[in-house]
Amino acid sequence: MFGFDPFVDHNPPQARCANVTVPAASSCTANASINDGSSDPDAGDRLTLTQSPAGPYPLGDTVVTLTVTDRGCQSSSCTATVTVTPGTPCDDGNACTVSDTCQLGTGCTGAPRNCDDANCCTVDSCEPSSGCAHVPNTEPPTIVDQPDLEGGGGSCPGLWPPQHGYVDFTVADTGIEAQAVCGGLTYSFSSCASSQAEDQSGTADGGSARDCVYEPEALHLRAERDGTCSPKGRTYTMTMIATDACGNSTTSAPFTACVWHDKQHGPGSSTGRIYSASPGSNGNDTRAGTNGTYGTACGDGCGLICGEPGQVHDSSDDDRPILLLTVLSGGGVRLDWSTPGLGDPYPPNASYEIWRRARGSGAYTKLGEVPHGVTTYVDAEAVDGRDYEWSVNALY
Ligand SMILES: [Ca+2]
Ligand SMILES: [Ca+2]
Ligand SMILES: [Ca+2]
Ligand SMILES: [Ca+2]
Repeated sequence: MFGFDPFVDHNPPQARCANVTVPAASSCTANASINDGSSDPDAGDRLTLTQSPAGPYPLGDTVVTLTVTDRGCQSSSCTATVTVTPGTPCDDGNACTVSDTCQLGTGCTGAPRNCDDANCCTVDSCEPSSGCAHVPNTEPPTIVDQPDLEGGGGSCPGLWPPQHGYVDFTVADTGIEAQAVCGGLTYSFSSCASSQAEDQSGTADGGSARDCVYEPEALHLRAERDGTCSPKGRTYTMTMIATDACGNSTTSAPFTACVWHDKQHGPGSSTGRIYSASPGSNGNDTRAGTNGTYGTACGDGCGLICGEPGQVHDSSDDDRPILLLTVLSGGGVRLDWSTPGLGDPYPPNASYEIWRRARGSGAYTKLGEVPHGVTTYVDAEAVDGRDYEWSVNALY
C-alpha cells in the first residue's frame, strides 16, 4: 500500500535557453518556449520549467527568463528573446477596414473600406459596427437662373394684340438654369394661373376656354383679357420645376406675362418684350396639356403687377381718361374714371354726365350726372348677361 521513492537529489538542474521566432496567431500574440534542452544530472530527477513573463507574447521582441527547478527545489535559469512576427490575418472588429493583419506598433489593423457604390444618387458612409451605408441623396437642385419671359430686359412681357390667339413658349424661352450634384437636369412647366376668369360671359374674353395651358415642355398663353376689367389687364403667372437625375426637384420662382386691357392702344415698348399673337378662334382654337387655374374677377392686371397703373397706356396716351368697370355682387355696375396724365379730377371744375347704350346699338341714353369732385357712378339698371358700352362726358 505504501510506495517508496529512493530518489536523492544531488545536483541542481542545468537551464539551457535559445532565442525563438514564432508567427503571431490571429490574436496577434503567440506562445513560445525558450527551453533548449535544459536537463538535470540526477537520474530520475524531474524538472519544472517556468518562463517569466509567461506567454502569450506580443508582437516584436520580449526578453524572457526560464527557470528550471528540480524535485529537490534546486534551480537554475537562463534568458533568451521571444520574437513574434507580424503579418498574420486577424480581425480588428471594425467593419470599415479590410484585409486586417497584425502589424508592429498598431496591432491588428486594415485598409479603409471603399464604400463607393458608383451611384451618385446615394450618399455613402461607413459605420464600424455594420459597414457600408447608402442613403438616398435628397439634396434638391439649385436654380441659378430663374425663368422669365422678359427677353428684352423690360419688367413686363406682354402678349399682343388680344385677339384670342395663343402664344406658345418652350423651356428654352424661359432661360431657366439649375445646378445639381448629380446633374441630369430636366425642366418642365408646372403651373399656370390667370388673374381673370376663364370664360366670363358678356365680356371680351371671347367665350374661350383653356386660356392658360401647360405641358412638361411647352406653355400656351392666350392673348386675351376681360375688357370690362379696364384699366386692368390680365396677368398669367407660371412656375417651372427643375428635376435632377435622382428625382429631386425644385420649383422656380413665379414669373409672368400680361395682356393689356386696351385693344386700341397697346403696351409701350419700354415696359418689356412684346410677344405678337396671331388672331385665334374663340371656340375651336385650343392647345393640349394641363389647363391652368383662373381668377374669379378682374384680378391684378399688368398695370398693378408689372408696373405703375399708368403703364396700361403707352406714354402718348397719358391724357386719355381711364374708365374702370366693376360688376357689383348685388347687381349693377360701378364706373370709376380718372385722367392720370392730367391730374384728377380734370378738367378743373368739371362735372360729369354718364351715358350708356347696348353694345354697338348706336344711340346712348343718359343715365345721370355727378358734380365736380365725384369720379364714380353706380349703374344699378345694368342687367347681368348683356353687353353694354358706357360713356362719361366732362362738362365745363
Ligand atoms: Ca537535481
Ligand atoms: Ca476590419
Ligand atoms: Ca453613392
Ligand atoms: Ca377665355
